[in-house]
Amino acid sequence: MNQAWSDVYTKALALIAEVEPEVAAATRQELADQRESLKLIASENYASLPVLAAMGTWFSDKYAEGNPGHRFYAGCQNVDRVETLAAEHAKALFGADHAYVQPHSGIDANLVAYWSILSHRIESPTLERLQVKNVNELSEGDWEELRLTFAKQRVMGMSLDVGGHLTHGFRPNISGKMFHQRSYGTDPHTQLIDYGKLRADAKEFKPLIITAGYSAYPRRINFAAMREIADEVGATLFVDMAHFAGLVAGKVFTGDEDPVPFAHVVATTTHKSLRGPRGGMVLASGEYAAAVDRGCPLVLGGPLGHVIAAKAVALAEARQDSFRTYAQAIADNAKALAEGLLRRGVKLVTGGTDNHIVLLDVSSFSITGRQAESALLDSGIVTNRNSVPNDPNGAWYTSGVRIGTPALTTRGLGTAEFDQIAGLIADVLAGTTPVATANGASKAKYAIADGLADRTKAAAAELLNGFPLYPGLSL
Ligand code: DSN
Repeated sequence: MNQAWSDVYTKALALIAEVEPEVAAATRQELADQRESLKLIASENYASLPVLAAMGTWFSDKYAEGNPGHRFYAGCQNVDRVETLAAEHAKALFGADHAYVQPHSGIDANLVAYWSILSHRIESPTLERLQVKNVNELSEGDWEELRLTFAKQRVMGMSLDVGGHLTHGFRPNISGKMFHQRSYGTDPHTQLIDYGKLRADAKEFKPLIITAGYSAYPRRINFAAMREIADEVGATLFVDMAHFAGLVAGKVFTGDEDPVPFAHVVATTTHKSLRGPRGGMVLASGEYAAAVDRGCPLVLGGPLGHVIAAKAVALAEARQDSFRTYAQAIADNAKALAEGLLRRGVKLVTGGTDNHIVLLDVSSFSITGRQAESALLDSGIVTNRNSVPNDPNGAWYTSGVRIGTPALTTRGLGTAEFDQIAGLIADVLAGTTPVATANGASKAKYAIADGLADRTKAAAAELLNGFPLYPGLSL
């Protein structure tokens, strides 16, 4: 990196500080914090400076509701260029029939996906049957009947308890209020998805949609098997690949593990393992494309042209050969981390990993996930607590810690460093104890052995010294 980048950011922060110095100070501090800690949150990454730079532009000031070439505002020719480019990159990268790059987040992308399926499977056939062109032409009675039909639809998603996501039909999320939901789980012994049970449950439940994807499952999914089950029961297969999009883009997940050839609709975020700007995206097979393209204004506000421009940059990066090397390193590092933890006596859900996630079960240390997360944070290691299957501590305190390798792999750490990190984590877990209270051991308060947090922080800093974040960028 040359001096110019430092000058750009120094000047940008000085400009911000003229109006609100606190924002400039917090921004500098965020970089310092991200540089100094071992960032192991499975859903985070470090976007490149070109991706970050693409977000800070005047595209932010442009309204562009609609789609390229068909907008509800004048003067959208440049937004059209970047949106078309982002979609073309996405299609080429993932081998998709169609890409819709407007969703602002993963939840938005999933909502677009769900409504495209409802639209294609329920709304369009109803309009055809009644021989009307759009919903505005429906009589009050027919409209009421269509709304009630929407409300009767069913979705199956992976249980939250074994790593599924709230947006896969769970009650706190809008998807759980839209659909009747049934979860599928994992085998109690192997902790792997039980496809046989999933098939039997799907035959009984007859869902409109089967959702595949996870936020805390440390294994790959067989999407060919998922599609077979979906076809057997007449369901649409929807894959939420938010977590592992980078591994699909980087051709680590191929064949039956690549969701794109098997799913009818695929949604993703762009900022996790894919390493782009914060945002979402939907890929669709041809028959769902028109419905997906109606995301705005159906459920989305005006497209964020500046973020779409950054998606185009990130997707162009992901098409480079170096991204394949990066994606493979994510998986290799996760394996090294898992092996390092197992060797040091740490229990892992499913006994290991073959993606970017390692899910620790910390119950054998007699602490909760919350205590482990806090003790690790005190020691310069940023993770997040997560429940494990049948977690006795529930979703707040939990018995697990989720760890992911995409961010530190971006910094260049390899398998040897991830083995060292396994050692640091195991030491902190072993040196953390719950504080005794009148009602037994606290689930939140903890104590760390004298000096351990400081020693670990120093070791983490030393490790990171060799792998600077945005090298040459000094602020
Ligand atoms: N927040 C994302 C994650 O951490 O997995 C998913 O919602």
